[in-house]
Amino acid sequence: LVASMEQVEETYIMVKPDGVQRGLVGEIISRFEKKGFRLTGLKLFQCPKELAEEHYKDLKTKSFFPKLINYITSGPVVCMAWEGVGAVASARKLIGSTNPLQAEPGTIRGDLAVQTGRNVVHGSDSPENGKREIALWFKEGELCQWTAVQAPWLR
Ligand code: FUP
Repeated sequence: LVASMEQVEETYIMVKPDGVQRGLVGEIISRFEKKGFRLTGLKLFQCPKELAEEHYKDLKTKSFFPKLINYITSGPVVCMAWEGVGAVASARKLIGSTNPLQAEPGTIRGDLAVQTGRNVVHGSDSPENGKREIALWFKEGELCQWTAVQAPWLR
């Protein structure tokens, strides 16, 4: 087993403005929920330009950077923090390739998108970036640690 697959990791997942506009929020949340990851943060949020630029700072020199910032700030996004064993790499698998036309059917992008510049969802690419991005997008009081209980309210 790869060491990172045994670690409880945090990952930052975001439904991008096109996903919100197209009514795909529930569909996208449910894929991570059904997989078995634990939701620790969730909000609808209009991202300011400065935050978008900080989030994507590694892509600052790319020709598509201005378009990317316009896209991410074009409407509200849904910010999520998820945790679980191997959550970072596994979430990337659920999301699929950056170019939705190359993403496998069954992945979020493979099933729901056709354009790299409108690829409906973001997922952190490393455990370090997971921590960095969650700290960037959430304030401390917005995150909740919790453990599932064996539904005592049904007894
Ligand atoms: P990903 O990790 O799959 O989100 O992909 P990247 O971090 O490489 O890219 C971040 C975002 O930049 C993508 F979601 C979409 C955008 N992008 C483009 O618009 N054009 C490109 O050629 C590559 C990425």
